[in-house]
Amino acid sequence: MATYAIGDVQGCFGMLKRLLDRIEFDPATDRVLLVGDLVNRGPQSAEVLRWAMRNEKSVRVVLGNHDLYLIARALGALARKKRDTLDGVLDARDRGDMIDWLRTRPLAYRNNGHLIVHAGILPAWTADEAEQLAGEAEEMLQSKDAAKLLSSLGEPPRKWSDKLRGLDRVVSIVQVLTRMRTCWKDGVPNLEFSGPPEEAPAGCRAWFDVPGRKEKDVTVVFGHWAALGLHVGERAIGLDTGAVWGNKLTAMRLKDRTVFQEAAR
Ligand SMILES: [Mn+2]
Repeated sequence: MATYAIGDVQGCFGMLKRLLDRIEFDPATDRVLLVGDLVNRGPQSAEVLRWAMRNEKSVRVVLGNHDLYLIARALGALARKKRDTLDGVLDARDRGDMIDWLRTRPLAYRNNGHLIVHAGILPAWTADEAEQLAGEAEEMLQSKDAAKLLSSLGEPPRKWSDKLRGLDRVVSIVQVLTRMRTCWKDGVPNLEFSGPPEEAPAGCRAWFDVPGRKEKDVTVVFGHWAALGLHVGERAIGLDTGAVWGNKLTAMRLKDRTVFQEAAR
């Protein structure tokens, strides 16, 4: 009986199945936490969603930017992009079930000293604050304002302030939780740079390396940053190892941080 966190699957259902075989995943006793971006770019997004839904008792997911983008496409809030591989979901007979299910997933999930988010949390946030702010965003995502929120996520990032209200506040929260990799010195998330941390522009560093991180009680487990690769830090664990780019899909057994990887074929 163990809990595993698994990195960005992005529609790579074959790799996910092989990785589950490798860890001898038993839905009756084990738990799997997916760090988001279940869909897009890879070949079998619908199969990944149906598997997670079928195993809802033992599988927990948090939403990533590609999952939100799929919801936006389904709601007609954003137009199709060239590299999308979402037709298997959008054209499916059970599309409504998949989108409704995805739309009610959390943006942050706390599990025994670990906080699972897709991208990161601001250095100024405690784990409790991050969870509470995620809850505010989840509420809007499940409301009639969802399309407005989803079509606003491309706006330039702002400096976070607890005084932000309404749409601006929720856009900032979702940008941090699902898209941030690095932060500027003044704490504003950089949403442009996606390269490896050592190539980050001057004055910008990985969100988990910003000095004075407030959150002290949990290890943040995240994905989203394929160029970072497997990152096992004291209080931050990055698990996006580029499965969809022909690299690896990674699982970590959280109790002892044992890493299991499955290579692309
Ligand atoms: Mn992502």
